[in-house]
Amino acid sequence: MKLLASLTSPYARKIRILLAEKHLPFELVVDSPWESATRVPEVNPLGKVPALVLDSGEVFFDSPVIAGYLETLEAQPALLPPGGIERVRVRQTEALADGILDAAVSAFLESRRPEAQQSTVSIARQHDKIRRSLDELEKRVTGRDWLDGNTMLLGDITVAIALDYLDLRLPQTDWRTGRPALTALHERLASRPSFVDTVPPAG
Ligand SMILES: N[C@@H](CCC(=O)N[C@@H](CS)C(=O)NCC(=O)O)C(=O)O
Repeated sequence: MKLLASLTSPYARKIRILLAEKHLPFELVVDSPWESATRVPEVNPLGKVPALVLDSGEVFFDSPVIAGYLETLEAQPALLPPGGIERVRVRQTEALADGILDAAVSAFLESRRPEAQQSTVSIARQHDKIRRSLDELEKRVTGRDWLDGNTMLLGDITVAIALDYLDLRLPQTDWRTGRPALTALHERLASRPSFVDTVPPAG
C-alpha cells in the first residue's frame, strides 16, 4: 500500500506512526496538497492528505477512516479495542485531539494572512477551543498512565501528535503549564521511535 502524505501534516503523521507501531510495510509518497504539482486530488477528491492507496487500487482517506482500516489488518499491537463502548471512547479521544489539530491549523493559517486581513476574533475562538480541550484531557489523564484503558491506544497517540503540533506551530499556547499529567503522557510517547522518526521538518 502507498500513503500519500506531506511531512508536516499531523493527520498524516498519525497514520505514519500507526503503520510504524504495527510494523506494516508501506510506500511513503511525499506530496504536499498546497503545491500546484500535487497528485493528491487524483486519489482524494477533497485534495487532502493523508490518503491510503491499497494494492487493489481502493483508496481510503481521512485519518480516522484510515486508522479504522489499519485495525482490520489485525497487525499487533491493536490500537483500538475490538468494539463496544471502549472503542467509542477511544474514538472520542481521537476526535478531541483531531479537533485540537483542526483549531490549531485554522489559527496558524489565519495568522499567516496579511495582518490587515486577519480576524483576531477567529484566532481567539480557536485558542479557546484548544485551551478547553487541553484542560479536559488533563482532567481525563490525571492519575493514569494512558487516556483510555491500560495500554497505549489510538487516542493517546493522536493527543501526543496534537501536542507536538502545538509546539511546532503555536508555541505561545504554552500547553505544559498547569498540565503535568498531559506533559508526562507526551514525554512517554515523544521518545518512541515511531514519533522520533516522524518529527516534522522545521519551516
Ligand atoms: N480530517 C482530515 C484532515 C486532513 C487535512 O486537513 N489535511 C491537510 C494537511 S494538514 C490538507 O491536506 N490540507 C489541504 C487542503 O485543505 O486543501 C484527516 O484527519 O485526515
